[in-house]
Amino acid sequence: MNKIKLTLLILVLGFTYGKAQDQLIVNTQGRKTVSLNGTWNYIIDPYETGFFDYRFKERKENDPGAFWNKPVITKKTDWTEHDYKEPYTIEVPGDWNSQDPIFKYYEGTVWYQRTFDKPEVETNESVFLYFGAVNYEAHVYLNGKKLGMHKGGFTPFNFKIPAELLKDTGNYLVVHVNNKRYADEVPTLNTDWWNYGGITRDVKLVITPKEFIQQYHIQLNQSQDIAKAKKKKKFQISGWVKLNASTSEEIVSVSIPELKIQQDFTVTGDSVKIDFEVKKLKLWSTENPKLYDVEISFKEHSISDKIGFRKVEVAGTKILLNGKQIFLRGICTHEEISSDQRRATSKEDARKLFASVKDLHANMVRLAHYPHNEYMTRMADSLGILLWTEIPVYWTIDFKNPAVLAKAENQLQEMITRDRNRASIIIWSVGNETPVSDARTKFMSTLVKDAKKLDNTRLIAAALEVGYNKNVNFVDDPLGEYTDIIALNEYLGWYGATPDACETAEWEIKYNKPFFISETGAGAKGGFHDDKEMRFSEEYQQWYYEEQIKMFKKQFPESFSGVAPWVLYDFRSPKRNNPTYQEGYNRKGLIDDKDHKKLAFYTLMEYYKELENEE
Ligand code: GCB
Repeated sequence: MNKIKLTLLILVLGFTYGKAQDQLIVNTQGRKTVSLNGTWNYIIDPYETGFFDYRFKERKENDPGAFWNKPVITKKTDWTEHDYKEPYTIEVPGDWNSQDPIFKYYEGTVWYQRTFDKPEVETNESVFLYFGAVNYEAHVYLNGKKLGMHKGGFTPFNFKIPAELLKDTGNYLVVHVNNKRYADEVPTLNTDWWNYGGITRDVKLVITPKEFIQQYHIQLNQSQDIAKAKKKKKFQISGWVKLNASTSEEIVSVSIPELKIQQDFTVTGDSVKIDFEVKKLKLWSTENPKLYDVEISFKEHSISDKIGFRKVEVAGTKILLNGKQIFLRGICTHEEISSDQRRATSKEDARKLFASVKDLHANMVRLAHYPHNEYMTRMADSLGILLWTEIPVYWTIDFKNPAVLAKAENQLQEMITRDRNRASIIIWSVGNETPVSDARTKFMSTLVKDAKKLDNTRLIAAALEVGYNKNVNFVDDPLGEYTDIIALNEYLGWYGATPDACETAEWEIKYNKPFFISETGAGAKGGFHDDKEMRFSEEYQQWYYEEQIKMFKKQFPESFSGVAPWVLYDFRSPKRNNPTYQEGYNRKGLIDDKDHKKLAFYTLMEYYKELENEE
């Protein structure tokens, strides 16, 4: 394919995906909403009977056999082959796998249905239907009409409900959800986590004025020198506000009541640049995660958010937060409640995960390997925990396929759009352990450039490839040219060696950038004790951590800026089938599925306490 054709194809694909949903509405917490969480009905449809007719053609809108239509039975002779009723009920938000044994290994289509009444809406207001996430593909129908579709299991989307479609009572909402894995999707066929299907995050109606504030980004201006700003008590805050439609010469106001700030800006088109100065600003940090109420108003519409102001940057081989070097005492986590074998979905779930992070004396979390729900990122903001958040460009994505790049770009954009105002996020990652090739490096470096264009207030990373040559571990992955830090996953002492291999290991890093271990870990079955050479014993895992920590202290280059071991909790994975120790769990958790902290948890905790005391 020549270059022009390729660009056209990418444009068309980008356009289709953009059109699949209305522009994302951010900060739904700060808006007028009606929750559609709760008990829904379902139909399991492995043959896609509700979607395709018997010639396997997509059903027509009014087809009574389409599962998005409510069956109409008026007389004895009428019949239907679908309906939504008890006992086929399912909780939203939630994965289906954990809700009934029938779903445990299911990958395919499930139809979700519920009804709702029209919320109170003024004549000058619009109603949007918002989904926090649906894994993986969603087709959404209201009162028999298709509102749109969305692909990507971990990012939000919304559709505008046409006013004429909304009835006063009994609005019939149906979502066709499919979580099948495909080679040309993101993630692809192969991952080391459970493919939880369903409407896994909150669903709500969002009620907005006809003209409203859709997105915004307000943060410290990154070009200012923080030490100077502190000294002069002059901080520059900048960003932008975007409306849902173009308007002429209208005013957008930004206020921070606590700082007695109120500034007006004149909109051109559908957006406006923000730029103003403040004096006594308390910066957001891990010790003092100060958040300010920031209010943005446009005509009679106003929206409020809690925003922390901080600067993250790289200076040579160091990571700086607010001008001060910071060492990332990290831990990786999946979005899962291990003890319940389910996706984490709520604020309570986020509280549980972060409580364990705090117990560990960590100051940073890598949200692996996909964007987590908004409770996680907002809680990290309020707790002062730094975050790495990433898109599921994992292992062997179809790098040569421009359609796959468009899908990855779409997820990147949705991730950044939802969370760009979260102070806690210091790193956007564009992927994990992708095998080096020209096509892959082109693909991934495009994502790095996209991320930088979308947001210049964070570092961009990816978990890079490590090479091994006898005792020398080298990092020369060409993607390192593009990323702000050199992050890599290493399992020296678990895969292919025993932990004492760390004693003599050498590390050669080609790049003069901060060096970060984005994973390291070993498996152990909680409660299984033996001598330290016994694989899967808690003692082996502890030995692994002891040797790793010695290596960090002794052999690691000066550029060593942090570590996020793999992983906080044991997690479900269909790849892990050792019947004695794993039983469908990846056992590299520091805490097991019964909430038992393994010996290695305490080893890492002691190391983190030591580092904390040195700060
Ligand atoms: C990795 C992957 C992670 C796996 C882990 C493991 O490098 O990034 O997703 O779960 O190794 O346990 O092997």
